[in-house]
Amino acid sequence: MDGFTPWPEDFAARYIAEGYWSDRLLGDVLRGDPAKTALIAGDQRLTYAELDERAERTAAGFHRLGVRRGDRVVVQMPNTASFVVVFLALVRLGAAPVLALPAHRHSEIGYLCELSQARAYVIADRHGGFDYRELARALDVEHVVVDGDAAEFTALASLDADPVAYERPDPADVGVFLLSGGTTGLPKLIPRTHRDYVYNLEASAEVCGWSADMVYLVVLPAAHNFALACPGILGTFAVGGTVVLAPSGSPDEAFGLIERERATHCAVVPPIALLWLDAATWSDEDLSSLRLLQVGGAKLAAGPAAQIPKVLGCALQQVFGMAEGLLNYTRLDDPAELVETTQGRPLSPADEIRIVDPDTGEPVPDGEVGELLTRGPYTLRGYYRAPEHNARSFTPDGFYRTGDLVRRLPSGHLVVEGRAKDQINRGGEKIAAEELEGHLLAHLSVHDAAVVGMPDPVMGERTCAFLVVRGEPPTLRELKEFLRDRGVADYKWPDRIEVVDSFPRTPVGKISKKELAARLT
Ligand code: OOB
Repeated sequence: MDGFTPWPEDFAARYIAEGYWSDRLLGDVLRGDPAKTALIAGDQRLTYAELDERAERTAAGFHRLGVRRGDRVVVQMPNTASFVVVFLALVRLGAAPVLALPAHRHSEIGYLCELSQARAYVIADRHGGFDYRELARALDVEHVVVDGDAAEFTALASLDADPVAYERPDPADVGVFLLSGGTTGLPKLIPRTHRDYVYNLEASAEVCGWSADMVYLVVLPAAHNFALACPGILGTFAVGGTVVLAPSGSPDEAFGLIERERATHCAVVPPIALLWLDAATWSDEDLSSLRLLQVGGAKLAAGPAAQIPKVLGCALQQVFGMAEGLLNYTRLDDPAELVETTQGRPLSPADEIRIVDPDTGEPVPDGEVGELLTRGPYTLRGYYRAPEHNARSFTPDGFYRTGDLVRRLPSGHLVVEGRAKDQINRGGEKIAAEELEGHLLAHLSVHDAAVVGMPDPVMGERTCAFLVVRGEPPTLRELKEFLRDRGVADYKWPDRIEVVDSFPRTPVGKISKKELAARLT
């Protein structure tokens, strides 16, 4: 596939020889007993046999539309059984789903469709008060497939067809595209091959103790790497467990599902963990089935980390991961101290870690804080169709510059200490400052914009936009409406604006975001 940077030959040979990469494909992860419940979503319950059949029949339907191995299909669906069916159908065909989040709007989706040259765009009719068909009408894409009322588009239900023979993908093919949190003006796509992503989910399932008797509750967007494959939905299928899809992490919905389905495992971001700690003190729902709560996506403070086992009655696992690849997990048998105060250690013995001075690129002394660089059997070697960005994001010998500032303990565990990238982590949702600044600059009253994170007790960070204006300054409300009209996902909208006369500058003349951030504390 053009625009995809493969691993160098010698690395690929080594990953195969050492058993990290296999020939197993993403479409073959349904390994549970055929009669067992694989998936529960709303009032739908599908056995492994039923889910397999629906995936195969839907693959035949996409094939009839003309979707083939090597194609890309943008998928933007909420946590429904249809999402899982569509995902499995596409990876079986070797047509890579481009996994957008339900919150994305025209600005993001339009770009993703164009960048990926998508053959099709798959959506739910409506969700969360938004009509995705409206968005689809403004796009230039060959096929729009709708779960629900399709209007003038193709109904997902109509893609139910008798199984056909089709070309199987190669394990080295790109199986799925994940979205990067991003640091630049435009979103980036992360190609994940069948063999690297299968390794990602299978190795994770092993390290996290996934087993056939588990019930995995999904409260994060199913299209996010954490919920999908760390070990997530796919890891649960691979061990023959049961997946329960929840619409959100709100205790109102999630606690009832835990009680009703006897959920044993769940992955959340820190703001949800905090909400659960609070809600558990007054809720009368029975959470005793919960065995493990994975928390990641943003840093979990040591205080709440220590509370989780006491209040929720389950073990905690910290997860420091990225869609680009590298996953760090605290281990199930780690001492409480490490589980509470670190973000885990790398998943794979083949993960290579370097911690360097972000300015000089030189390794820092053991135990000191530096930027985390990494290379390994499930970490990308390049973003899709982004040569200039790749030249900056990777070292010449193929290490990915994570932009995370970490320190390593003698045990190998990493502690996340901050960030060297121009991004805001709003409770696990990532906002590229440059992207938001670009949108703000399009406003007639905005002469210059600089976006920084401001500390927040629940979200970790919220977004503050410093603005230099011409004429009457816009209100926060006006700016949000402006961003909505531009089709920008709402989690990227600023929480606060600060109008200033000019920006503080660094000695080389760049805007000093450090100083702007300091003004907020
Ligand atoms: C996960 O993936 P992304 O791609 O949404 O975001 C990755 C970035 C990391 O580079 C880091 O800056 C931050 O999110 N992050 C954490 C963290 N986990 C992720 N920062 C501090 N502490 C943590 N535990 O967020 C993701 C992917 C797979 C599994 C879990 C999370």
